[in-house]
Amino acid sequence: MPAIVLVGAQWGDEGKGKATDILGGDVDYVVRYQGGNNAGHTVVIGDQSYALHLLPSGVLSPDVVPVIGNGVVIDPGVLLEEIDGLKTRGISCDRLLISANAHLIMPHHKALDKVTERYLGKAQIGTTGRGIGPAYGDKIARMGIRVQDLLDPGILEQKLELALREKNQILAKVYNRRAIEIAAIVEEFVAYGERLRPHIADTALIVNRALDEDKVVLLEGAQGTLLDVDHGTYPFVTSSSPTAGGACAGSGVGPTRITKVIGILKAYTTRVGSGPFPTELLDEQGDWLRTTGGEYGVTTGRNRRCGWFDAVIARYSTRVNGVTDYFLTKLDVLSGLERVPVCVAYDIDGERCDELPMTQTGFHHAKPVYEYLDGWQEDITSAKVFDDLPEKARDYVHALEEMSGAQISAIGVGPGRDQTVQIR
Ligand code: 2SA
Ligand code: GDP
Ligand code: MG
Repeated sequence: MPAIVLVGAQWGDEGKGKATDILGGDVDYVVRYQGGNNAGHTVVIGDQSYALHLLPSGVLSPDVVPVIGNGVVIDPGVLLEEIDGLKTRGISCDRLLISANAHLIMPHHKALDKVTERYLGKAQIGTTGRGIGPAYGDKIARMGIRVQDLLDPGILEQKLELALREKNQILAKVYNRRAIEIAAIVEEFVAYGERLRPHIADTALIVNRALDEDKVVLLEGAQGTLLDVDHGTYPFVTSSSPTAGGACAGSGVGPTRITKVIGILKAYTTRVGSGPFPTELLDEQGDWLRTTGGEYGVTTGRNRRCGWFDAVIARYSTRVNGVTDYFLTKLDVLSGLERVPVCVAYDIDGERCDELPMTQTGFHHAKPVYEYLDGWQEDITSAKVFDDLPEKARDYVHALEEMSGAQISAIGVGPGRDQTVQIR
């Protein structure tokens, strides 16, 4: 009955899409447990590249049942576009299951996401503008509208009327925006419900029954540990729980059923949006990492901020997620460097700190303390086994393993499905 969690160990975009896709051959169900269409998960198969936002990456493996869990927030129009887009490329989403309890991103959530960001000025979070924060806000405030409400026009209208009673006031009085009309939205969303109806299910029940039958279930996270609303660099976080603990709440699978937590760890660090980032490179080295690694947002196209590997963050991720194995991605991007800096601790106002600072201010003041590892010059993109890697690259992997405190079981040497070196 193994349930495996797959979680981003840094600020997202570590290559979770590729990792999930590779594991797809060995699993029966892939369940997305949080986030929404803020996520962008890239899977490259042969000469085809797929950018997935709401659909679990397992959708590309024909024998996997892809599941959108209760912890996800769904923009149904975007989901249907994604389903249709895959269909035109010959990929069926007929097996897709959607939790009846997942919350919906409504037009007022998107409007509020955009205006609140503008209102915050310099303090803005740098959200994706997809309505994620306001949708989760309403969920917690018990004002949310769920997937199951799409199946009952009367209930949908009632709930929307209640939500908009408050939200239209805020949009008009605080942000000087036009009120959102209920009738048109009800009609639009009821139509979405009709199309999604065959997929809507009690997914927690189905997934737990599958575990009872010894099926393998992969719980797929979006974003990353440092974007977690509890364990990340709050308030510069997303509004859900990407960490491994969130996998239970967001899928309905109990913690005792989880046997493995795979952290996806990039060989350097990136971040999109605002917030502290101690190893960020604001010079030509950062530009080099961005161009060489193709570090541009999959959802918004924004430049990703780039910096060296941060072992303090890796250690933290090992701890808060209970990581059992790491999949180290994008090692190929670092080929050609004379030496590779790795942040081993922070200097916070003159004091060495080996763990994440307790306060937000501490994080903002953290300066990286670097150790320099030898680089390697060889192209490693066609490596198949660990011994194909140059000695210095192997040393880099061993050093990261030691510093992060969990074993590295696989290494990405390129974006393709087959560009992976299994170690264990
Ligand atoms: P939001 O929209 O409320 O979740 O934004 C809050 C913060 O979370 C960050 N965030 C992300 N960080 C990395 N990757 C994400 N997905 C896209 C990608 C990002 C893109 O795969 O490239 O295309 O820009 C993602 N989604 C949310 C966001 O930057 C805010 O800092
Ligand atoms: P996710 O959000 O964690 O799924 O990651 P993204 O898809 O947003 O960004 C990761 C990017 O790196 C994608 O363009 C992947 O195709 C690419 N990628 C994944 N693994 C590797 C790797 O090992 N090497 C290289 N060069 N690219 C990779
Ligand atoms: Mg991404």
